[in-house]
Amino acid sequence: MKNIAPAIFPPNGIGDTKPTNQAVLDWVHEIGRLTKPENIFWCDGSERENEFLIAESLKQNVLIKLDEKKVPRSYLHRSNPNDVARVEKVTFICTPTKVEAGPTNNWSEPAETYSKLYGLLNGAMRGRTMFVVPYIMGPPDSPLTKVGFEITDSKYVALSMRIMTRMGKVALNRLGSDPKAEWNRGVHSLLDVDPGRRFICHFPQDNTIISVGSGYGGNVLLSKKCLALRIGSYLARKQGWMAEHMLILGVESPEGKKHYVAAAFPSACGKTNFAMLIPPKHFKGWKVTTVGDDIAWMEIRDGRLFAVNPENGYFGVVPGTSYKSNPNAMKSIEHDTLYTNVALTDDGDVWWEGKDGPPPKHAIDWRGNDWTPDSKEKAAHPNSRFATPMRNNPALDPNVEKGEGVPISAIIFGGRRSDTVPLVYEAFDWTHGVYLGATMASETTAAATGAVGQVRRDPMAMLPFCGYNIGDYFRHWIGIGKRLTSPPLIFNVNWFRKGTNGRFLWPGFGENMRVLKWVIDRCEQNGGAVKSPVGWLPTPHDLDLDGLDIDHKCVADLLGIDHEEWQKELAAHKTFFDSLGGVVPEELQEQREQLIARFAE
Ligand code: OXD
Ligand code: MN
Repeated sequence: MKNIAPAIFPPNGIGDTKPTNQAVLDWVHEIGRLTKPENIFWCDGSERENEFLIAESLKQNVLIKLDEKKVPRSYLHRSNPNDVARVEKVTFICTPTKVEAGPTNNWSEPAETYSKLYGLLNGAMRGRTMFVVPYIMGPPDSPLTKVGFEITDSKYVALSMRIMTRMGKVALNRLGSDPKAEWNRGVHSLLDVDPGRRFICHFPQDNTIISVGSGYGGNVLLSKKCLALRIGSYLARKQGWMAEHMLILGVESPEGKKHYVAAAFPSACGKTNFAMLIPPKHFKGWKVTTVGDDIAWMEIRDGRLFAVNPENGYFGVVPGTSYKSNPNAMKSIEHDTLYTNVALTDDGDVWWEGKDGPPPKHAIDWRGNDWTPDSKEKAAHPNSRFATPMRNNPALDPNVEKGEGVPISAIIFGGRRSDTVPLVYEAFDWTHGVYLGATMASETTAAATGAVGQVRRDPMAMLPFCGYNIGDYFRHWIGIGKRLTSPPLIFNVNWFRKGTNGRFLWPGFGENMRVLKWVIDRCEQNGGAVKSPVGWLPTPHDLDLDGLDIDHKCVADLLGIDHEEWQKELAAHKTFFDSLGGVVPEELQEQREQLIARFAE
């Protein structure tokens, strides 16, 4: 087998910061005996270490240096073309019983799976360096913060983890030397990046993740989808908190009144854009700030929900990002950014479909081939990504490091739906809101392999990320509501509704501020709404549409409830609940019946 990740040999003082915790040392040595690396590199997160890893990655063509003037301190990585997205069909939850994993997860028996994976890992790091990456998820002084260790033979993973997590000494300090302390064990090996030997396996009862055969971020940055969501959601239920696929943003009025909002959208539906929204001119004095763009960990305090962003960086979809769609993201990725699978221009810059300005006359596409505007292929892969530190974001919220988190006034669910679902509406109460989340659906995108554009139910945008039985997850949501004395209001939004001409009805992007403003008005108890069968709906008059070039018909279509479409939608809710094989809690079945009854009124 060709060694795709040759070992590197650091000088003294680099790669030798061993943890003091004996449990970690024992585990690393166990994995070392199994994978038989050339050497072990203990990461400490220092600048010197980073420079060394970058220099070695450049030598091995793992990274390409971008032009220092155009994109300072930034690099391009190309993943294997067979390995460009999350692969849900080889993602497994390995709980002791299948029932614990539930109907929405692939399940695999833990002992058999360990044995299969240990077989694949046997000698897998021969001639390679084994990196041990200590990291924390969450602000250093948050009670929610978790420690993880990722073992990997990929330099790209080690470098990306430094951006995406708080990595190195901060984690060693947080863990300390108690051998009984809780921490996540993550093992990753590229093997030979063969799709036939690609598995992403979670053992929630052991707080362990093993991922083999892939080098794509969502499969291998084990902190993110694997720990912060799949294992996180499992731990959250056991420990009474929530781990959600949600952005967190702050909205401040010109008078200085601030609310925080958490919002769940499926992958590649504009979470990063919403989290970094810049209000249009009409909303002079309003400010939107980003706490997180993908994951929220939330706990109850004084009857309210408080959220932290466990991550340290953004791993966003690049195509479509421009100064028009997301100026804050553009500013964030102008420097100190690790790009994956975008195009490289002849002058050392990066390019992608949807970037501002004309396309380059010539570029090297994401596969490393010549590309011109006449090429049939896309220059950047549709799921090409940036990894960039959150501190690059000009709109970063000042409370992002606050250990206690930020209080959440509203939760928003949303999907990509061409029809049926109005621009925005509000749930009647928490349990109704849970129903909105449980039945939300979206047209699929390139973030995961498989067909694009098909409507799939994606409860709370957690379908690929809930690490246990979805029925218990719904029950956990309902249970959290019972413990909240001031619960956030819950809303559903759809920026993607289309008119009969097939065009989007809503301009989206910064103009979403108009919807956000109504959400805030409702939280402040001064926004108008009418009762509809699906929830509280704004009238056109309740939305601030001043200065927006949109005709009345469009607004009516955006807010309209088409009874025929909704009959289909109700049937789809039933089909979905039925497909879950009896795990859906009674409370949500009742919500469905109440919804049917409201339509019949
Ligand atoms: C992501 C995803 O990468 O949801 O955030 O796929
Ligand atoms: Mn995501």
